[in-house]
Amino acid sequence: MRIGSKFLTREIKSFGSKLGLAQVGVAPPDLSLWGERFRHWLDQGFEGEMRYMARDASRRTDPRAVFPEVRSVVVVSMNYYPGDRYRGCLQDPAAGYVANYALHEDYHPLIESKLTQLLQHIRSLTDDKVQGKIYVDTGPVLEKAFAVMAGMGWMGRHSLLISQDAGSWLLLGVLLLDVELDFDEPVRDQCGDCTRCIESCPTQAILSPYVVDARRCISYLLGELKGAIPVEMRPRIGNRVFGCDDCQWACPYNKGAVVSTEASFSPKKELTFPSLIVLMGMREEDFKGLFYNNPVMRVKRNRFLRNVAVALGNSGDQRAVPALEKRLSDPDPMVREHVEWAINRLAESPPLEKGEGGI
Ligand code: B12
Repeated sequence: MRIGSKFLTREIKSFGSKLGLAQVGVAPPDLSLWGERFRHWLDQGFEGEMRYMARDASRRTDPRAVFPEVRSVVVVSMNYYPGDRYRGCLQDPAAGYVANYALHEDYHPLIESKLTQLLQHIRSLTDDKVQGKIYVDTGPVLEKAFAVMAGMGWMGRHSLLISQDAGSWLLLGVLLLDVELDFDEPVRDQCGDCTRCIESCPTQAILSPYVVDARRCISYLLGELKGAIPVEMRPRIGNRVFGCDDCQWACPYNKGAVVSTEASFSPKKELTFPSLIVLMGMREEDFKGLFYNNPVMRVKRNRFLRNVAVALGNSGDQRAVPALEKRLSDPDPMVREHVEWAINRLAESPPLEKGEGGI
């Protein structure tokens, strides 16, 4: 069966919208300009411990190296915005802030399954002739660059994709196809002279527009870094225990964001305003129960307790001391070191004002 590229592109977009995807765009498999920028980023060591980024740089900068037959790149996005109710958690020193993308089920299998259905649909329309490869986050693919080339928005100064209509609370997935489709046109950068994301970053991780030094980004410190969190960074982490959304909360394009209707993205109650003292007391089985099929599971119990200890140290809440002292005998030396730091910091903190940090 022969099928025109225009017809197939239209079918892909309409099936994508039936699957509940927020956007479906199509880009050519050519990253030349972005590849150069990516290498420049690596040259400065901004990837920190994420050494795989440098190791597979030649694949990351050329989709033909991962799929030699690739002719088109389909990029999809899903809206995960939970509304601004949970933002208040950042103001509650007794609670741990979990970033919006981790308040619910892990997005990787969900987007992968939608892309699998999309690929099956494409194959059914083409007598199984089309082959494809699916990537969601963990593959050697510059997803944001492809999304920009696919006209789904522009790269904001925080380096995330911003869509004029949908804002930036979008998660991405990519489908490489060996068939030529109709490519979308990129859209104009509409950040103007706004620098709110840069100014809002608690650790000044956005060094210049579009360039994030991952080693300073709270999301990296809490989610990627395996060892101790640098002491000078700890006070700036505030009460965040996983991920950071400040650059996105600051973005004017997120003001009109619409709450996600995807059932799998509805926030888990226990993760909105979770008590830091309760989190500090978690046993291995509690951790596994709470974070089953959740992105936090990746950091395992010890790194999560490390994060919670930092947040408690920053809380000014003396009531946390007994829970921290119990953890001084944790089998993990990294956990113990962060707990000691938290106890010492609390000893130096002024007591909370009345009404602050109610547990
Ligand atoms: C590594 C990684 C991280 C690292 C590094 C962050 C980063 N900015 O790259 C860390 C752990 C810090 C991180 C944090 C977050 N991440 Co992340 N992360 C990734 C991952 C796996 C790779 C990204 C990458 O290649 N980075 C390398 C750098 C060099 O690439 P880059 O930022 O795109 O850099 C470009 C710019 O510097 C640009 N550039 C340079 N000069 C110029 C000049 C001009 C004019 C222009 C236009 C561009 C430009 O070119 C570079 C090459 O593309 C992707 C998934 C994927 N496979 O793509 C998810 C991904 C980018 N992350 C995502 C998310 C949601 C987050 C967080 C919001 C999570 C959170 N709440 O904590 C934060 C956001 C922090 C931030 N402001 O970036 C989403 C972003 C969705 C979106 N709307 O864009 C992705 C796409 C995952 C997904 N599948 O949805 N992440």
